[in-house]
Amino acid sequence: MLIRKEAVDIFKNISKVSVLFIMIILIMSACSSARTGSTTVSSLPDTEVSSYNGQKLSPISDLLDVSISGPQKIDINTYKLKIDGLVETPTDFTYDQVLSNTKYSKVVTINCVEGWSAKILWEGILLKDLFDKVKVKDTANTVIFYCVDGFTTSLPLKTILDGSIMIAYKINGEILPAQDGYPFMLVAENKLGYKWAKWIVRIELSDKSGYTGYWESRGYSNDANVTN
Ligand SMILES: Nc1nc2c(c(=O)[nH]1)N[C@H]1C(S)=C(S)[C@@H](COP(=O)(O)O)O[C@H]1N2
Ligand SMILES: [Mo]
Repeated sequence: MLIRKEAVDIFKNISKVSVLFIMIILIMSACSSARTGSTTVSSLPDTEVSSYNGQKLSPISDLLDVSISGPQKIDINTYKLKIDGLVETPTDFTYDQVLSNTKYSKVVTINCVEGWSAKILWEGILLKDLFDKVKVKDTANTVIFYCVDGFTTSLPLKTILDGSIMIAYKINGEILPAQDGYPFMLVAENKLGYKWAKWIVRIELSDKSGYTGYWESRGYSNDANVTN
């Protein structure tokens, strides 16, 4: 009898201990799966920056692709940026040659006539630095941008030089995605979206100040000033 009672007590204690043990195991595994969960999330490649110098940026996904023939794919191994026209030394620059110039960062908002806008951190090269290399002739007053999809647009040379206008190779800290103009997009500050040429392959220095690009020749203002 006595032995049996002791045995029952021991059994009760063992079962209490094992219930406790099982609970601890459950709690630990719950914690560790939560930890694994957060490790998985934070290890995802998310390098896009969301603010810069205290300014809140729009996500890259706010840039809507409204291009005339959809996103273009450019093979960077054969890519050349041609700068010609009214210059002393017309030159085909490789991607790396363009990127060997001083890089600048600036937060600028792009406004499309379709009614959306996005405040983005642009990183790029000043057109002035490229123009210095090809030596622009005095007769040039207009810069025409040619894109791989057949899109064109232009800006006055003075606007580009006075405004320190650049071509971007990165947005929000990331290499330009294909749909946003990889490898280079014109950061046409203070101008409407249709001046922001994407997939630029050629830049012509010209004296045709009345040149009208794709949207400009379809009725959109050639000044394209953002008014708000
Ligand atoms: N090559 C090319 N560039 C282009 C266009 C285009 O159709 N082709 N569309 C323009 C217009 S109308 C706008 S609003 C912006 C949009 O740029 P995003 O795709 O980075 O938002 O690209 C501009 N650059
Ligand atoms: Mo646009």
